[in-house]
Amino acid sequence: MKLEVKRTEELRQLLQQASYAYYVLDAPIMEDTVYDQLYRELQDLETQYPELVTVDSPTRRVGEKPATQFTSVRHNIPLYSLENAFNIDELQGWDQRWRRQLPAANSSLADGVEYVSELKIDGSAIALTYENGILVRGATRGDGVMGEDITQNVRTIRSIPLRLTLQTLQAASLPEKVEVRGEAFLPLEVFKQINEERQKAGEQLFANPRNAAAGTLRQLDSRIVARRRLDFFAYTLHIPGWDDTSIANTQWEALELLEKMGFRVNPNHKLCASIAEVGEYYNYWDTQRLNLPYMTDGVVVKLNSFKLQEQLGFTQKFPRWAIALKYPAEEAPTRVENIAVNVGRTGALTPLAEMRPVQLAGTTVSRATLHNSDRIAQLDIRIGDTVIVRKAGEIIPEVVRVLKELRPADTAPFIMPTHCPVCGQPVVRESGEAVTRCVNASCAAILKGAIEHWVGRDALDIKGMGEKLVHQLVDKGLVHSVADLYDLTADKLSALERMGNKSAEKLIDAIAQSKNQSWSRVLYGLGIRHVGSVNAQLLTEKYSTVEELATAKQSDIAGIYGIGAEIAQSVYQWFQIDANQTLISRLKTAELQLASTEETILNDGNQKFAGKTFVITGTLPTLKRDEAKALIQKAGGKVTDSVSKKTDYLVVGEDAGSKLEKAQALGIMQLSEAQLLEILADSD
Ligand code: 0OX
Repeated sequence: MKLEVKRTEELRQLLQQASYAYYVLDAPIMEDTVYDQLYRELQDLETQYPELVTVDSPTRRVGEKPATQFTSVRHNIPLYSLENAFNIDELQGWDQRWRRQLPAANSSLADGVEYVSELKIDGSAIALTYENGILVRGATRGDGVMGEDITQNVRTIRSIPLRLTLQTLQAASLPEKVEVRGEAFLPLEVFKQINEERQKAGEQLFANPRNAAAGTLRQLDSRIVARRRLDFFAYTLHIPGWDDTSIANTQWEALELLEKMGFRVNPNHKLCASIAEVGEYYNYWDTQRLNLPYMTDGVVVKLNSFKLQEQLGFTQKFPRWAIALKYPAEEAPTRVENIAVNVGRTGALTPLAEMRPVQLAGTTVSRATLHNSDRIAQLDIRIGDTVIVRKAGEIIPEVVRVLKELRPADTAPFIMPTHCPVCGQPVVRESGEAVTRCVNASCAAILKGAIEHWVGRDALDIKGMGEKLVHQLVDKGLVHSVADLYDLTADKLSALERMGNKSAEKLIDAIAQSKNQSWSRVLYGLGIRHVGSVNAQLLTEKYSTVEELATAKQSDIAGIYGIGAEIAQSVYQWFQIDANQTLISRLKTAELQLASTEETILNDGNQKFAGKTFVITGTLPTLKRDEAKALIQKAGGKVTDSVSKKTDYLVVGEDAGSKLEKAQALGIMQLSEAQLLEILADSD
């Protein structure tokens, strides 16, 4: 047992260091596979000896059973918000104001004043409490005085240390209580990915990363939070009894200390000696910020000296010693030329403003979503109106307001169509829903969307089936359901525009290949509302055949970890519809995978080789070269012929030649066939 105690502690430290290097320093010190192996070793030990689990164990970051609600917590020190300035003049106004407010006896503090300029990250402010170095609480800002306890969710953010590392301070001087504040945010790439997934699952999109981050932090199921890859920049450090400790005297030193404690601090802060210098920083980042992988909406300017901060104190709402200098949201006026109505895969009618093109945030914008009829009514937007459109970074352009004073005389309010613009059938809007839908299952727009979804990369992945081809197949009446794809022949396809015999045969082959795709991909491909890839995986883990899922009780489906009542209802109802039952039986006849097989479990794994490049060399003991290649590709990896700096792994067999030498020279990781199979077989 003594050995196990030592080993768990050792593993925790190793994993924590690796995680810190990866998530905070962005400089990995360990291969992913090695990390996974050590992680599993720790997990196994903790399962065997539950008494060895500690609150700061890396295994505690994966999220826990859904909470029913968050509890309210009072912040020991309120979280103030920031006063805004919108230009350098207003910033100068603030600078003069605080100087006037400084008590005469301390006016010398204003001599040689320093400012710290920080980028203003567009996320959600949170407060973290550490006791004796261990994270004990994470809370939302709330109204600044009362917030919500979101500790479970905060634990899943990898760049937030569960235990503080004070390398430079003596352990004895570790303060009993430390409060850290900062911004939890979603990197733009993750934000985009979440919205893509939501779109595919037929869910409402997040308007911007701030809303997505705030929504994620308030998710009751922390396993969903863990999947969303939130990140965190720390910017405030409070240590009760601070005055006696002289740990840090300035904001600059506090940021340095936060870094030493193991936090991620935004690296772009700058010490400025004058307002003019702050202005330079602001102007520089006005353009440069568009290249950052996260959203920023301004600069936060803080007086560096804590003594000065203390003298100035707070107003009712704001600190007097800090201000946010905001960048104007990228907005521009333009004219609405038309309001089109798009019909999506789920039948949802989405009104779109088609506008005279304008330049915004570095791109040309000519269309903006109007979301639904409620939004249209709220804006009272009409064809011919001059409107203000907004776009920031990667965000979908939106109409902010209508300039009614510029409205031409002969406009009419826009009314949502009562019939589907594609199939002409009546549309419905259920009470309590904002969305108007076409419910005609054979509507061409829904059918095209459904087939595009079915052939997509995350579903059946039928290569060569692009949007244009799908439209032709539907318009020519060759395909009325995804099952019809499996009745296509090369002859039928050759009749289509720009389709040679060879391409037709290749396509038929790709369609046939899709019959090997896993049950989980098939389920995702069916396009059931709220069933994205992750939910399809969860459902097929529990129900290994379509029959089991089709006959499952709604309450049993809802009982799966990570599947809520709404998803369960959607799945249950889908299987109650006769046309869907017919579709399933046709897919069965076409021999698609409607049950989990060992092979499909291996196929899907969790795409553990995604983004990794392999080279195979020598003769492998049991696998043929093509077989090894197929296995790697199924797990998301790429196999190339020659070794270069871009190669991640070399799979080595008997009589390996120069490729092995080159890989050794470049320090590339080598794998034997046995190791490769071991990694693939591991279902984690
Ligand atoms: C940010 C950010 C926000 C907090 C209250 C007094 C100083 N969004 O990046 N707030 C602060 O500090 C405020 N700093 C920041 N960098």
